[in-house]
This record gives sequence, C-alpha cells and structure tokens, in this order.
Amino acid sequence: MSKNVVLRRKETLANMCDERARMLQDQFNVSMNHVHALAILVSTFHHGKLPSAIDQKTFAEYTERTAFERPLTSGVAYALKVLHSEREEFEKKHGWAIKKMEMVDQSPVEDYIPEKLDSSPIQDEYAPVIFSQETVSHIISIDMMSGKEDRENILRARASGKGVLTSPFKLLKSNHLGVVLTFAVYNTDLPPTATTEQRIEAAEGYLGASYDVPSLVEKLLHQLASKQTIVVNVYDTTNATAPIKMYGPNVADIGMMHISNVDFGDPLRRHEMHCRFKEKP
Ligand code: WA2
Repeated sequence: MSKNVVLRRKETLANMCDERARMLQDQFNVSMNHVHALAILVSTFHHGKLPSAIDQKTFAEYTERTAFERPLTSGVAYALKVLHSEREEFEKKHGWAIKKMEMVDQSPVEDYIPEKLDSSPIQDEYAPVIFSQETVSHIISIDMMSGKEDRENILRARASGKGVLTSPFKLLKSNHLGVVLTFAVYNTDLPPTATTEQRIEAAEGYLGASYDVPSLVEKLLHQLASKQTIVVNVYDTTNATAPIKMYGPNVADIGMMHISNVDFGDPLRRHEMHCRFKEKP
C-alpha cells in the first residue's frame, strides 16, 4: 500500500470511530439528564407531598411512558434510605422484608426468583427498592447496599450530589455486563453549599438507571450501516493496567486501530472506544 493510501485509511478510521464514540457519549448524556430529572420528580412528588403522589403503579406507568427519553437504559428504579432503627416500621408498612442481593442456591439467570432471596441481615442502614420500571421489577424489595457495586455507587452519589457510574458488572437477571448510574435524592432543605456530612445526612433515597451495555451499544451501532466496515470495542479503562471490555468481539491485536475517548460524565471513570477495519482492502 502506498503511504498516501495508508494515511487516508487511518483518517477514515479515526473519523468513523470518533463519530461513533460521540454518538454513544451524546445518547448517554441525554439519558443521564432524564434520570436526573426523575430524581427531582421523586423528590417533588413523593417526599415533597403528604400524602405522596407517587406509588409503584404511578412510577411504573410514568417511567414506561417516558422510556424514549432515556436511550441505552434498560430500566430505572428508586431505592429508599432506611436506617436500622426504621426497619421494622418500614417492613410493616410495605408488607415485605428487605432482601439481600446475594443469591442463595440460585443459578444467576434462569432460576432468579426474588421470593427466594434471603431477608437482609442487620446493617446500620439499607437501600431497599420501593419503585421500579416494569423492566426491572425483579429488584423491588432488594437492599441495593448489599451489592458491592451498587453500594459504592450509592455512597459516592450521596456524598457528591452528582450522577455517578459503577464499573461494569453482571446485572441481576442479565447475561451481560452492565453499568448503573445513580443520583441521590435529598430532602428539600439541603443548601447548595452543603458539606459531605450534610449531604449524607440529607439523603432520602437513590434513583438509579441500569444500562445493559452490549445490547444497547449493538442497537446504537446498528443504526449506522457500517457494521461490515469496522469492528468496535468499548472498554472501561479506569484502571489503565486492567481494562474491562464492555462491548465487542475478541479481536486479534494486530493492524490499524484508532482509540476514541468516551466521556460518560463521571470524572472517576474512563472509557474508550477501539475501532479496527474488518479486513484489509
Ligand atoms: N438495577 C438493575 N439491575 C441491577 C442493579 C440495579 N441497580 N444492580 C444489579 N442489577 C436503584 O442506585 C440505586 C439500581 C440501583 C438504584
């Protein structure tokens, strides 16, 4: 190949990769803004009204009807902050026990039955899911603080007041790696200048969205008639020495490759899109 042809191919690959990375980033950003707005909706109409104007039926209907506003998400849910001293009253009021996420005697996907979950052991506090979109109704009553990734996300979301993202992990009832985005919901008297301690104290719950990355990126790339041309991989490169593949086939590490950054809005996480041509010209 002449030097010029190689240069042109490099440029084409870079442009295609940047375009796809930008699309993914933009769609993620759009859905992140709507998840943020849902957190404000819960604050206004659940915590801000007595009696609450939101129950599971209302939440399920509203989130289903506005699902088009949250591209790439597979579902949204709301978990309440419950201190141990409030647990008994909470469980009596809802008519169910707070469950722990770890599955006992269940194969992860096929036999996943929430009723089989163990009731949560005693903890300082819990984050049981009280509202969910129908697509993730299997997480209702589960303490989200009993899962490592969900717990870290909740702690970071309420301390920062920002939307935060987990590392990729296997979501419940899914065969794929996914990520969870979390926004804390605070009681309304939280000043904008609040300290971390005040934020933790003022937290009332956590609004989260789950992203089934492989199927959603697949859908996104499908809209571009380029699947014959390039191979795309998406990585979480937060730990530069141990990148986690979130999407794409195993490909031989040879030939021309372009790396585009993907910014999902959480400064603590790094993501990259790696693109290659499918075959030599
Ligand atoms: N949502 C859906 N599937 C999951 C999951 C999750 N977390 N965790 C594991 N599989 C209610 O941050 C609060 C959603 C957690 C929000």
